[in-house]
Amino acid sequence: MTAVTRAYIGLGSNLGDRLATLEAALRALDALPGVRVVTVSSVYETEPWGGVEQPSYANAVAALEVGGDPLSLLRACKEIERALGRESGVRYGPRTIDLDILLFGDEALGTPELTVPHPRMLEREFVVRPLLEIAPRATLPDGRTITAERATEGRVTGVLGRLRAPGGGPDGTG
Ligand code: A4P
Ligand code: MG
Repeated sequence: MTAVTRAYIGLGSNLGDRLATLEAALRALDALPGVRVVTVSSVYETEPWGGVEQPSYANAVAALEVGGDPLSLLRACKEIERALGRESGVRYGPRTIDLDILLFGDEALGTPELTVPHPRMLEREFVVRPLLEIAPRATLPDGRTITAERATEGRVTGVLGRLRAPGGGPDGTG
């Protein structure tokens, strides 16, 4: 029997049809072998973070059940980004889709290719707001709870609604 890990992915888009791209990314994640999209947050309109002049983002967080390892998930995410038309550009610059692994069970990894928990997540309202919406008791690998207090960058300016989750119902449970 293989272990199943609960992982959280941050999704962001600020080019093209943002909501359609986020939905396509969720479908692609759900179609990965051993991966199931369990819950999807609302989509938030957020101020661009990172000091680059660019359009506002649509951001969401999805909870996944993952049968594999974190590096395989990261590489699959990069494939999905490419398939959805992401071009390499400036760091923190505009993109059709960005998939970040926020948490992978209670694992802590610190390699250049993959750092988990995502090193900048706690400061970002565009990550913490949707994450706490679907996982209000989420904790870091060291046991600390995640709270909104520190999340003062990349502010949420509105709620854009909900995505069609691949599972069927609005939160993937239907
Ligand atoms: N990498 C390391 N750890 C991770 C992880 N946990 N998840 C490596 C995903 N990738 C991770 O990422 C660069 C490299 O980080 C990857 O090749 C991977 O091996 P990238 O997606 O190619 O480039 P990037 O996204 O420009 O850089 P980075 O550092 O990931 O930026 P962020 O932190 O993702 O920021 N503003 C708003 N409002 N909303 C956003 O979603 N996103 C960004 C990107 C900037 N501003 C934003 C938003
Ligand atoms: Mg990224």
